[in-house]
Amino acid sequence: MAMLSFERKYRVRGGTLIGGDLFDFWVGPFYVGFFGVTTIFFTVLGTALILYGAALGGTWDPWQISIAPPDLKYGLGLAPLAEGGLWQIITVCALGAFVSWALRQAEIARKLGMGMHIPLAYSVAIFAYFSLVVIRPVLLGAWGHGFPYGIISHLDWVSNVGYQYLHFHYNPAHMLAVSFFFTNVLALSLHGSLILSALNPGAGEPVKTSEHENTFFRDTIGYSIGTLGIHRLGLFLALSAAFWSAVCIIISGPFWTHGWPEWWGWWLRLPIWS
Ligand code: UQ2
Repeated sequence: MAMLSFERKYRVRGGTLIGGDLFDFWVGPFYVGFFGVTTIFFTVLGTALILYGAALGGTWDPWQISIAPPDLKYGLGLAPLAEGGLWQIITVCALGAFVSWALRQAEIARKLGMGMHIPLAYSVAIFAYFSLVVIRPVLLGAWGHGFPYGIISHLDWVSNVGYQYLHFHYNPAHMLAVSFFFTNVLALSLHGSLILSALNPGAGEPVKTSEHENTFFRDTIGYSIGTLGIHRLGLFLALSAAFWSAVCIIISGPFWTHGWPEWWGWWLRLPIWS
């Protein structure tokens, strides 16, 4: 792929976290780096193992393919390949690839003299996955508490685990996570529509600037959060959604074993009612 004229200026040497200059080069448009190599390694191995697991599973229907975690009887030990061992190695590959990707983001950010906002934000998504397949299973004492890798099977898992706590929507951390997801949708739709409306004012009209964007919101609701502010708000809402999602599943089982509706008993038992 052709390099754009200004790219030469930004393709700077150094900033690597490991390996020095060894992998400090580009292949076409892509920076490689030590963590580019480890990302490819874990991705290729993990994908091959998923295909092998699918071949053992007895169906090639993409909706039905599923690679299940080990039976609870294996606890936190290793399971035979065909009985959850594949799931265990695939989980290691997934985490290896995700963490490699975050560290590659960190190296590129260092090269460019940028902040660490991107790897930090991505790490919160990794944390949410890590909560499901490592933190909660370890706290409950068995890898079998992880979720199965399949399209329909992971939906069944979410439904079954939800009903195990009678009504998951009464989980206070779940309530926070859902509220953050919806607020994020509101903020991004306000932002996306505002930007498109300013940049597409109509045929023959000049493109509008942030002064118009500010004025639109001051005229409608008396307040504009600003062009930098909306991105800070968006990052906060997105990270909060992923963070409380992780919390809501970690506390279900390890820290609360009853139905979630029952958790609200503390409210009914407040002395102010009597
Ligand atoms: C804004 C602004 C932007 C924006 C948006 C707003 C010029 C381009 C969307 C408006 C956002 C507000 C008022 C905050 C809404 C709060 C929540 C919790 C959804 O003012 O500055 O920059 O994109």
